[in-house]
Amino acid sequence: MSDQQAKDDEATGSMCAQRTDIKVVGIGGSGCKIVQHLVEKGLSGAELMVMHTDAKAVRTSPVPKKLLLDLQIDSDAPADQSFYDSVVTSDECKASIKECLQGADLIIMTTVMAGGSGSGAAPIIADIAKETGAFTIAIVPIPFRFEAPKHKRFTALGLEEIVKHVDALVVVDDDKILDSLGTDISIPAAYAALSDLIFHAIKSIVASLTLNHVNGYDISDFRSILSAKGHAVVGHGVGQGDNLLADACQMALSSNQIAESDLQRASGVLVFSRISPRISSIAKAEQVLNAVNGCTNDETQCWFCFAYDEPLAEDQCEVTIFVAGL
Ligand SMILES: Nc1nc2c(ncn2[C@@H]2O[C@H](COP(=O)(O)OP(=O)(O)OP(=O)(O)O)[C@@H](O)[C@H]2O)c(=O)[nH]1
Ligand SMILES: [Mg+2]
Repeated sequence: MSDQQAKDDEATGSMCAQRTDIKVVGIGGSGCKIVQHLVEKGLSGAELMVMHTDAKAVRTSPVPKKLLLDLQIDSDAPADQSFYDSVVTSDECKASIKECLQGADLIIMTTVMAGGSGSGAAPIIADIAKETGAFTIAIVPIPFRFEAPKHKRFTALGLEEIVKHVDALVVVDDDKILDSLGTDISIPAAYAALSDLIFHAIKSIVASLTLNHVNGYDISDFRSILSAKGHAVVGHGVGQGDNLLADACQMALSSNQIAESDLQRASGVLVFSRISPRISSIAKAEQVLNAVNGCTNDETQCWFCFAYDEPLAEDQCEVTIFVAGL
């Protein structure tokens, strides 16, 4: 922690999140694009990097840290697990991956597991990430329904494989993005909406671990919920005005990434709220608790984080909800 950070923490009192080293890694062509989106949106509080087999994509990426992978892949492998037997990378490359990832408390990886590079490299990178001792999360979009059958095959294989190598898997359904935006939107706009949801998911995690917060917690709290068996889904909402937190919460819960049945069968729900430090009323926080507790079952473990985000106006908030154990 820098001296200035320590002084800032002292100035804002004792309700300070512990500093956590977070790395975000985009893998393959889609992972490069998603992390580029995070750079363009100005995500801070995490180190952003990309890893890919395509030298040109790596060279031209505006992401600050990048690694060219020397993966050898037979992308015409038959539709069975043998694909993962056909993925080979050198020891030098594995050492470079480790060097990039070393020292983090939390590593978030993202790729659409639909092409050979992302699908092939993600489990290898995830394994190395775990070896460093970090908590590992993969955020994986499921390709649009109109994509090539080969992409869908890679996705099915990739999801089955990646879940063995990470602590937590968050799945984003591209089709549901299209369903909510309508099919008249352009392909770049659809990709932007998808990347935006991933931006909010990552931003909420980073904010909960790096911003000052109202309620005390640390990484182990959300670790226990997110690392439940199966996968998680995520929804995002914004609120403004008198019922800002209730509205944002409702928007996140009713986003079609989260089905009503998901909430009823979830083993855990994580609710990240970013609010202005000037919001003082506890009744507003209660709106969130009531909205979420009202739609989960009695056994569901719910975890709420209210992080103070200085630039937010007093009547503005953002809520991101992860539903885990599906
Ligand atoms: N979110 C997002 N997804 C994209 C973008 N461009 C392509 N995709 C998706 O990425 C998938 C294709 O996989 P890529 O990531 O290009 O494949 P790769 O990992 O580079 O693997 P190879 O090209 O086969 O070596 C498809 O499902 C596309 O819909 C983008 O700009 N943003
Ligand atoms: Mg590619």
